[in-house]
Amino acid sequence: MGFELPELEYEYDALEPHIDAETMELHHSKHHAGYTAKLNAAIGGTEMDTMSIEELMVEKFDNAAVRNNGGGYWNHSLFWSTMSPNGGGAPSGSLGSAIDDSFGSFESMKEEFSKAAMTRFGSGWAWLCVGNGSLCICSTPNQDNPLMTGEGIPILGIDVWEHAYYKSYGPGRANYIQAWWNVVDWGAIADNYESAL
Ligand code: MN3
Repeated sequence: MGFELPELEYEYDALEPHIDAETMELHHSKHHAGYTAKLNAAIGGTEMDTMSIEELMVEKFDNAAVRNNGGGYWNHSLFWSTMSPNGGGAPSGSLGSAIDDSFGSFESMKEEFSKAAMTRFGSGWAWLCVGNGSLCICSTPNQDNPLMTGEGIPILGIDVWEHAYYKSYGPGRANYIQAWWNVVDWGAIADNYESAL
């Protein structure tokens, strides 16, 4: 068994100028690959070897190696799949309506999400989730996520570890977050939303 590093559906330089190619390559081929290898090492030869990633994150939350590396594996897989060189704009359809219902407007959602990403001290993630039938925003430290904490099912997340932005933005996390909205793939997120309902 074991988990495989997912292939990106775009080249490492495809998200420039918003996310630079070197950051993307290191982030995917070193950081995400590292979480994947360490997750596999932690579960190999144990009863965890046949569990799904979701089962591992929820049921083995107390196992630090599984929690940190399983979270790293799952979080980055979501992250890559919700970005695209053709991203940006705003969602329409049922996701667009749900955002209006939960936050008042798309701009209000972006503001609340960006604030959650900015105020996450140190390393972690901010999330847009489906929870109790509506949408909510939260943030988690390190490689934790809302599936582990039971806060909801993430349909979009932003990595605010410094490795995600430092080369282009230095300590300017706000500039990274602002630029990142330009690569957010609302079509993929709408699919995640439908699956999470
Ligand atoms: Mn990362």
